[in-house]
Amino acid sequence: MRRPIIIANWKMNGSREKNTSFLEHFLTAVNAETCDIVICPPLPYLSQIQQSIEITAINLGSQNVCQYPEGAYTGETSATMLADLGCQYCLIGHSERRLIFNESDKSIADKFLLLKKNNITPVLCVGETLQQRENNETEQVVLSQIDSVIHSVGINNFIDSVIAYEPVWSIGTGLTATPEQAQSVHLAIRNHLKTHNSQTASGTRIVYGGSVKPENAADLFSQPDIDGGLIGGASLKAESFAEICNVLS
Ligand code: G2H
Repeated sequence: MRRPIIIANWKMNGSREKNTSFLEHFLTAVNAETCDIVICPPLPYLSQIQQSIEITAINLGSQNVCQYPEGAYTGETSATMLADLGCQYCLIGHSERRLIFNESDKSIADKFLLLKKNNITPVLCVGETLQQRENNETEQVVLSQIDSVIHSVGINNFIDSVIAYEPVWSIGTGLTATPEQAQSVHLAIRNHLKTHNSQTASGTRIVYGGSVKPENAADLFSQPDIDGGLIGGASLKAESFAEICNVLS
């Protein structure tokens, strides 16, 4: 049995005051018993959130990490620092980082390995653009994004990571993949993982991201290979994020 996981990706939003108010409302509204819940705030707020969730069942995540272990990399944050701050999860390969910040498969694989070395669970984001979907390249694109990491880090390092399938055309656009469209890609990912290792395939949590809202969460999460969600816009409001988490209770 895979335990569902719901991850909030706040992207570059928030302030100390907004974060405090979010947590006040969220912690009273959410039932955190039936799934893992992770909040990924912007880096400057990691400590603030960590202190507020310390005695709760909520987990801390980072939206990014440096691909190098330490040294002269101005403006970067290492996996060791994230572990030191109490991060248990970290997003890597989000399409906004691949497309806006030109992240390569190689740097994503390097980040993956550094996170594993620091006992932080990588959440590997993969997904196709609209043009790739229209060219029927969805599976090929998504599976090759996953394989480039597996080939670099080895299947044994891949165990216990999380995969987030996020079709680029559905991110922040209000367009959500239908539950059937999402399930079909999630199943393709799981079947593909089987070709590497059957235990990894059945144990890996594959979450869906892209305009998930309280109105569509139940249908998406009821699909057999969708193990939760990566939530952007709808995770910024305590009530809507709690409603999405509570779908699983
Ligand atoms: C996809 C998702 C969370 P949104 O990026 O990462 O964002 O829910 O706003 O589409």
